[in-house]
Amino acid sequence: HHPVAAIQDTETPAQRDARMAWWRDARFGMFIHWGLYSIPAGTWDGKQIPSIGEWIMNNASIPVADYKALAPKFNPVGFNAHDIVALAKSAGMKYIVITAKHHDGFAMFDSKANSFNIVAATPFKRDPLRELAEECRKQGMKLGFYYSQDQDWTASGGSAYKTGNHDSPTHHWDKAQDGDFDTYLHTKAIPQLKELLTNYGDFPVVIWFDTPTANMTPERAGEIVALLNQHPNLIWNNRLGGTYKGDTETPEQYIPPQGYPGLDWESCMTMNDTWGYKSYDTNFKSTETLLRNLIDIASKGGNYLLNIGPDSNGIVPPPEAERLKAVGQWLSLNGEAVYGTSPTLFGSEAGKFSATEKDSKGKPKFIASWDWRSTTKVDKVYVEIFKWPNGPFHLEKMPRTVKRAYLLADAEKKLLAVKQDGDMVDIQLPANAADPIATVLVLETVK
Ligand code: H79
Repeated sequence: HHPVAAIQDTETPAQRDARMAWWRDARFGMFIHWGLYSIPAGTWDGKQIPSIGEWIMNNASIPVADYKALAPKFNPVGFNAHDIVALAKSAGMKYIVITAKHHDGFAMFDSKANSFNIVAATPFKRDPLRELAEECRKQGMKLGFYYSQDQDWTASGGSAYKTGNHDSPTHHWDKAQDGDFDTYLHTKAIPQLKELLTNYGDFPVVIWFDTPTANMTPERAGEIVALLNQHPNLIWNNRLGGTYKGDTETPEQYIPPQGYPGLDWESCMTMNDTWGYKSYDTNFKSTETLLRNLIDIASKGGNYLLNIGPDSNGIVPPPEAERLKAVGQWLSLNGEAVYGTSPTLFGSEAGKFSATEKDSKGKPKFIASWDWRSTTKVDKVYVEIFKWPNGPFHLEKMPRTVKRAYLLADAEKKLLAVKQDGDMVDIQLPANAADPIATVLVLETVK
């Protein structure tokens, strides 16, 4: 068991509900992976390095000194905090989480604790976290910080593994990485976390930890928890390590078929196949996929933390900005079916387990259905229809009585004919979908 009680161990359920309230309503956030890795952008020594861009130092076994030499070349004068926060707003996102320090150990903020940072080691000399904090305050956006507490590939003693095996955190590729993990923890990670927690006013509201290894024992994690406990409104995820469960489950690059009933959770995903910018990764998901992912996640009670990867000039790749604006356009008309909603009342619309096919673990394979999803409020059931039916929309196992029905995007709220027979409901739809990606049917209900 862990040695220091965390807030989750001591607060009452009502206190937890109050602490998590804004986050549960938010549903949609922006992840930003931005750092020195945006300079090589997926290419090192003339070779395209496979896999995620922010891992290039590891995947190309770049020596510490060579990686650190990127800092004097980092001058992202195109970075504009106002525009990034405005982009998140226009996408309908309610919070931003940015990489304050990723596994490469480079701090994207003004740090007195360690000089390998954007203010001390680059010609840019500005603190993007401070600029984002100011803009978030102005524009009514929440701000959180990602911090890689355990892996640090440029700090002596930081975890650095090349095998993908979190239990072997000392598979170093450069002698400069050797050293004592406790020294790293006490001279870099904990002091920098203190800076992040105290230098930005009312932010951060989230700390997003990542990839704990065997180094993160309960005792060591407890030292971090003692610090987090001084910020009682903070929300932190389940990746600190050392037996701490944190506040939020963090499925990465997938949507759990049933969500996590009873738990707070957030799917983090990329738009292409990398978090940090890669110049040649153009494998962008469609707006349809991104929007349906958001609706799917909301229908299961989770949040969608969708990533952007600004380039080495601080510019958001246009394909990412375009897609975010398109999702935001839909939310501006249909957001009431997403924000502040409860999960679906109908488990079955998401798909079913196959009677014959097995998944990779030998369990019945889940066959997803993408016909429609549903979200809930006290007096309303929303149905987000992806596949427009030929004829009425048919709903089974409806636990409430439907009083009225209309399309959310219809400014006149023209009433649609409803036939209810016990828990079976048929709604007469117009001939065509209001939106080919998702048309929201609103059912006003009584219990
Ligand atoms: O910040 C993003 C990722 O860099 C980070 N989490 C998200 C939010 C992350 N770190 N580790 N992992 C995700 C999973 C590790 C994957 C690995 Fe690999 C498989 C490490 C080594 C083998 C991927 C493939 C990275 C290198 C090769």
